[in-house]
Amino acid sequence: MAPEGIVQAAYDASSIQVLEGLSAVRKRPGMYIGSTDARGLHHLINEVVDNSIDEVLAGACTEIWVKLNTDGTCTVIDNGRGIPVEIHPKYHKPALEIVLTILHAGSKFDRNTYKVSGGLHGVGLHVVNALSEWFEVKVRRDGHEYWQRYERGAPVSPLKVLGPAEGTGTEQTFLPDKEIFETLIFDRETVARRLKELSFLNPKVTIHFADERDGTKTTFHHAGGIAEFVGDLNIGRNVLFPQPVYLHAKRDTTDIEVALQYNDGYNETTLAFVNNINTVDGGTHVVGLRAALTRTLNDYARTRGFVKGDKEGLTGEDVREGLTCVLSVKVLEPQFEGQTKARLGNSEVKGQVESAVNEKLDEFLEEHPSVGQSLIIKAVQAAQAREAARKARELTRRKGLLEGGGLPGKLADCHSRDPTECELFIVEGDSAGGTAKQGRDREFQAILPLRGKILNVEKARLDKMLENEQVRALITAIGIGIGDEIDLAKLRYHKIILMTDADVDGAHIRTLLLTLFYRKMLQLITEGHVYIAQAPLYRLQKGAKIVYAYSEEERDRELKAWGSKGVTTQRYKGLGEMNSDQLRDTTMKPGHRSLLRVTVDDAVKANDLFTVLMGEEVEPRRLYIQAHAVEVTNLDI
Ligand code: 0RA
Repeated sequence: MAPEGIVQAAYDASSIQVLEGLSAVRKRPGMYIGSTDARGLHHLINEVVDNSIDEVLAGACTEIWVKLNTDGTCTVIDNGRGIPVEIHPKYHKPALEIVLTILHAGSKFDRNTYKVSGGLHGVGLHVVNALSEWFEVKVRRDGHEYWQRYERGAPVSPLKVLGPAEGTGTEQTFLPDKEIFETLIFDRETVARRLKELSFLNPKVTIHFADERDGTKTTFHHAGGIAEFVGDLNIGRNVLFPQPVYLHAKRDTTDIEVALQYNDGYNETTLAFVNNINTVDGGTHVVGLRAALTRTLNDYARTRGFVKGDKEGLTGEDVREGLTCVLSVKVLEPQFEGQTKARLGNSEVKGQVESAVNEKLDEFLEEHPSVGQSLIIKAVQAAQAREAARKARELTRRKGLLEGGGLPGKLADCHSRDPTECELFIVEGDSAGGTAKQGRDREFQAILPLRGKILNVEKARLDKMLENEQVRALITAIGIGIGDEIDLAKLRYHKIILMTDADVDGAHIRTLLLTLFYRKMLQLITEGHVYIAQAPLYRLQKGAKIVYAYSEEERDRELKAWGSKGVTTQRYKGLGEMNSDQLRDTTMKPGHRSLLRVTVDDAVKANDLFTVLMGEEVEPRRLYIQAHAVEVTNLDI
């Protein structure tokens, strides 16, 4: 082969096959990458990076670079073995061209690593290529550097030898096709989150990430693997033992890794991966893990006398209370199921994970009795609380408290019985409650004043929550129930509006309410029923002219326009300082007010948020809410 020049350009029957393959991908991109929105766009990067990660799994790659370039392209570089370039015996073309136009599994050039075919990643580089306006690849291998360019999946140049080169590796740059995608803008956070996740799941690799559009650079390397991942998820929580438990075993060809740690909270966070793909809808591996946890901890509790022989044992929920867990399995031929292909279907994996975790967890607890003891105590307490909660629920149900039988006395309800037009304002304190009552439109606006601080539900179990009068009033007024028994059809108001003071106390109450909704009535948020009212901070008056300002910048802008002479500025420290007309005109009346709608972006982000919310420090909490949080979009309604 000449050191410089063209490797091979064969155009025969197989070229036609290639073109047909490409047009199938371009005709129905959703079949290959799920969608053509932002999600689908980011699948392109995932696919390319996953191919480099396959080299890591093969033990042939230690570094990956990912760059988001200013021209809208993305570049992925790795120091793996380089995509093979020799002539493919069947197709009479360089293997690289085959990889980029048709092949993605089961060939001579296939790497012997775990595949993700069937999931939305692992569809093959040819899919990324077909959906890119252009795609360029450079390979260093056998002492040479090779290069080739494609447009909309078809080669527009033969594979060329650029010259001699040292080392091995692959560099790919692609521009997503504007004819295919609804959006072309890569989101740095989305990419970074996935790269961070990959670096936890593959502790041997270092991933360098640069967003050239704003100059930010990050390096992801987590030698501690999924144990470190669990530690990261538990940051800000009180953990029951300092070092996460790490278990590793093989069953047949399935590789199983689990890391877990308990915190003193009441919720479970389990992230499950199959061949590095996050299976958000669970599957057989998760079922196996749960079965093993319940069984092993029950056996342990019984043999050590924490649970007496005749007593009912610990349930799955008991042993998962306060659990933070990462499960990562590698399966040879995974079957992904469900709408988003995010659930593992292989039935054999349940038994494999169950047996592996039973054995390894049992061994671990044998060797670490203090860890065993602390998590059994926690689970036994959970079991006791579960019993208490059941009783409390029964009691409240009998009294009709949660069924909407008797509405709370504090509630000033509206006349309308059409929930789609009804609004519930939750206000802080009786005085603001009084003002709001006068300022409302009683036809469709209801007011519920809450007194003092409501309970922090992160720190309380369901039974404790139901003892709290404020919480009960809220649940009754909203009407849908709580926890596992929610019925959204019973929602009494389609807008639930938090109207609290713009100070630290107000922010605290708002946070607690959002935590309650997030943890116990999540659908309220996901269905878009929760809002935050925006009350003005200043009232500016000059003669007969009155203007309200909702921020300091807005105030300064107004004052500049008016000239400061003869202007009176009033600063509202709380809603209570407004009279009812002012509150109505600025904050409550549709068409005049502005509301923020509360949405939950994704579970991991939310997990971060509520961890910080649980913390004792007010300031980091406040900053965090402002920065990330429950995402709020400005709406003028
Ligand atoms: C097929 C076979 C071999 C490596 C690769 C593909 C490969 C693919 C990609 C995609 C991105 N980076 C990559 N690096 C390697 C093994 C070749 C050998 O045995 O030398």
